[in-house]
Amino acid sequence: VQLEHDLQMAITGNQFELHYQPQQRLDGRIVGVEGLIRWRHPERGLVTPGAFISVAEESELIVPIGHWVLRTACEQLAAWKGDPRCQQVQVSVNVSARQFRQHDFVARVVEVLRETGAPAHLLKLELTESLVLDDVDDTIAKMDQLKTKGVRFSVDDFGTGYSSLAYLTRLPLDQLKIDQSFVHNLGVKHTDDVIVQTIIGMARNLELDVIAEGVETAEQRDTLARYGCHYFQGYLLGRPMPLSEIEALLGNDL
Ligand code: G
Ligand code: G
Ligand code: MN
Ligand code: NA
Repeated sequence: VQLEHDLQMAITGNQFELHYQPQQRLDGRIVGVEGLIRWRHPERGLVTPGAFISVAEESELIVPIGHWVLRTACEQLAAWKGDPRCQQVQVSVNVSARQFRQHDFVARVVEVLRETGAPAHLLKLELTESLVLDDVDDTIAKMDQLKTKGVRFSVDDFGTGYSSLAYLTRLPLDQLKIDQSFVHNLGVKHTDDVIVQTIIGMARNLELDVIAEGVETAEQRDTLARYGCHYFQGYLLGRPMPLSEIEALLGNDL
């Protein structure tokens, strides 16, 4: 209850920050960033979402918080327009179930795109497998509407739920994001190598991009590349970092 109250204060008091983690292509280019929320707490310093997102999700607070994230990401996309270092970079944001199920979710995304002037094709919404599966018809309807605007979609934490090819083919998806739990044990736990290869094969057959998250070692990246995964995110390439740092990194990349 105290935390809920503090979160409410954080919303009105502008205490959130969006940090960005690079997403790299096989050739080394940074092609995207994932926006990850942080809370600049007046006493506790920088708080990571593990400590507050679940509480926000249990209340309605995740809705305004998620909307803030979306708006901030779109403002950044708009600010990067015309900047040769950043203008092609996609920004992914995580969308919570409660936020996605709001009846006006689509309208709010469209409104934020229009108000900020962000290029819709550079905005990628990350939906978890469980969110997608919870109400597939509503999910498809909303995704279809946003697809017509150019928005892209990734399935986050892929492989942790009960995905079937049947539902995957019904969704207007762009990307599968291999959950880091499988990446972590690559080369160590044979079954995880099999799962990762299977996901990459599925993605290929469905003509979807596939990105691996939680890539921490060059060995993991090389194994993923050998299996046919050409996009990577993880500490090997960079931790989530504040705006100034990601902009510097994007500048170096040019
Ligand atoms: O670094 P990391 O600690 O950022 O994130 C921990 C968890 O919090 C992850 O599961 C991540 O998806 C989630 N998370 C981070 N930022 C956001 C956000 O803006 N919205 C939602 N819904 N979840 C987020
Ligand atoms: O659930 P989601 O995939 O959105 O959350 C991404 C989470 O993974 C964030 O908490 C982010 O900080 C974390 N993360 C990103 N890269 C790595 C990594 O290489 N190793 C580990 N352990 N965590 C990572
Ligand atoms: Mn994510
Ligand atoms: Na994930």
